[in-house]
Amino acid sequence: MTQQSNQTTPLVAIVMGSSSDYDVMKGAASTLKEFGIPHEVRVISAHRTPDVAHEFSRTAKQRGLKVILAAAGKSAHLAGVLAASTILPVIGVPMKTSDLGGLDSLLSMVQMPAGIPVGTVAIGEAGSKNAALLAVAILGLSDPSLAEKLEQYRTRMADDVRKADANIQNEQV
Ligand code: RP5
Repeated sequence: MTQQSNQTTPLVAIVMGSSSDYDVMKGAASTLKEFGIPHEVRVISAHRTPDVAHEFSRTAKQRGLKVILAAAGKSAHLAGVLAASTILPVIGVPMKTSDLGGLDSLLSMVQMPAGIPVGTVAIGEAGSKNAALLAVAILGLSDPSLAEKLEQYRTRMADDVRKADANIQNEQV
């Protein structure tokens, strides 16, 4: 599925090991949408469709992608497998799991042997959103208007915290 593909080529790919990861990865998609970043969403499994995974990452750069977000759970080798065939930055999002709570996914991603890095974010929803924000930061290095949007996003967050602080202090008077 290509989001905003009528405008431009996708710059970010959200790749998930299973459609069961989509509920969590909707957070990344909506964050990218908020920043107006064209992106595509794919379900590609490192173990169920290894040929597709290899072909996807081998051709990712020439198709215009700049960042890949890879979400997977359990023995979550998807991000590492994708990173093996591209020099694009790959950000792994560990999915929560029923047996080990997502620690299995996290360690599978974060413990990549030296040479092929996978940037790894938090387990689940926070990671999904942060992976998209990291993609925005990376793209912002060569796109000043995007960097400005990210600055404004941070300012709004800080304003919200200041408001919450003021509100809670007023309640205690
Ligand atoms: C991984 O195994 C997926 O990323 C998913 O998080 C997990 C379970 O997949 P399903 O069995 O729900 O398809 O490949």
